Amino acid sequence: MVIRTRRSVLQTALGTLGLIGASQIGPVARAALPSGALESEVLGRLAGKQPLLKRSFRPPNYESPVAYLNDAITPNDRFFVRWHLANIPVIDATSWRLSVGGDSAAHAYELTLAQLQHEFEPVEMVALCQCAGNRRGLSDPHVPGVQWGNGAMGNARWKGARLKDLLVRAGVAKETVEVAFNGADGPLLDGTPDFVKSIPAWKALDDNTLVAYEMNGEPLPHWNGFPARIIVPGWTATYWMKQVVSIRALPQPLSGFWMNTAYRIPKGKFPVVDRFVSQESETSTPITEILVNSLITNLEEGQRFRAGTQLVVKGLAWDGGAGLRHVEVSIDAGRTWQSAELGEDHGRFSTRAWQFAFVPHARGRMTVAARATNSQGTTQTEQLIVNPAGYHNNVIQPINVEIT
Ligand SMILES: Nc1nc2c(c(=O)[nH]1)N[C@H]1C(S)=C(S)[C@@H](COP(=O)(O)O)O[C@H]1N2
Ligand SMILES: [Mo]
Repeated sequence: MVIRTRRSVLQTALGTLGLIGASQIGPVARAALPSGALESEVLGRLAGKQPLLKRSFRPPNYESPVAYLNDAITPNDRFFVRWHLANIPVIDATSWRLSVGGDSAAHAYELTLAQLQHEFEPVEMVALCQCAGNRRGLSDPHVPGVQWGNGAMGNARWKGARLKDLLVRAGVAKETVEVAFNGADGPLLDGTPDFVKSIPAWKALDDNTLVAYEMNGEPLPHWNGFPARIIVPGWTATYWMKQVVSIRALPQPLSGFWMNTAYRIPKGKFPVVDRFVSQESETSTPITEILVNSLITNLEEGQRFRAGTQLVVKGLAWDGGAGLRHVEVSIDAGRTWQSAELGEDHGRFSTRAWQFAFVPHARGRMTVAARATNSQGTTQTEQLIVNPAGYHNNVIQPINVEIT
């Protein structure tokens, strides 16, 4: 099944209007199509999932169509899937074991799933899982990597044990520098580095960091990390280790491809607050918290609406846990902005639904855009902050509709 992307529809619309190559539509920048960008998208089906937009099959990388993100909580069967390595075992819940230890732990131990569920206080939290590379496919200039559109994100209610409680039981030393995670997945070929990640000790010991065994009231789907994954609320999903089998407290920084080379951003370019000091180099740092962002979920490029009839623009907004201050909507290509109405608050790590209702009168093209601002006063950017891997894209996204 082939559907058109917002971008391909946009291209057609711009083409019709003779605007291809234009990089500005009003005060809000609209990048021309980067070369190499996908112009159509293929829906694929993974077992247990609704159709998702297939970016690659091996390893499986599937994103949620924007329409699936219309509600604040993303259902499990509509939640995106991202794996780096193609050897993904089917885990048997009874034989699965989680080992907790490392050189900075006094006594290592193993947990069964039942022990993880019953020997630690359960905590529930709604949190956004967003790939660092979400929207990479919209980068201009084009950057290599999975060409994600807007749907490499999902928001769920997670239930699990506090990572801190597991670490305390292991007698974690106060000199611990980082806590490292490994999952059961592995490379198909020798020589491909295993996916192992670490977070700073302070983040691992944060009350909000979990080892989750439930997602929206159900066991985690296989593709999202059954039977347990790490939840690092507010931070990009690269640290949210799925099918976790080992947790290690380390007295020194973890080295390896996935820390030293991948998932790093240039220092000082982004308005991030959280630091990962033990992994910083002179010029780069591991990616940390999610940037403030928003998404219009119910409009499509080129869609037609009647003049004189109410139009309700809907979407989501989020940030890395500082909390949202407001969401604004522009219906005049970014010249003026008005406050949107915020929906239910599921906590500071969750996305927040919003809507903006108005009656369009003037016929013709209308450029609609949304912009979120967090409690630190940080807002979305108008121009892409260029970085080699296309991370942290929170550029304001105009959508053109026709009022007839
Ligand atoms: N074991 C394992 N965990 C992993 C990954 C992986 O490749 N293997 N990818 C990470 C990345 S980069 C992302 S974006 C999220 C995706 O989570 P999801 O598949 O549940 O959407 O999982 C993270 N956890
Ligand atoms: Mo990711």
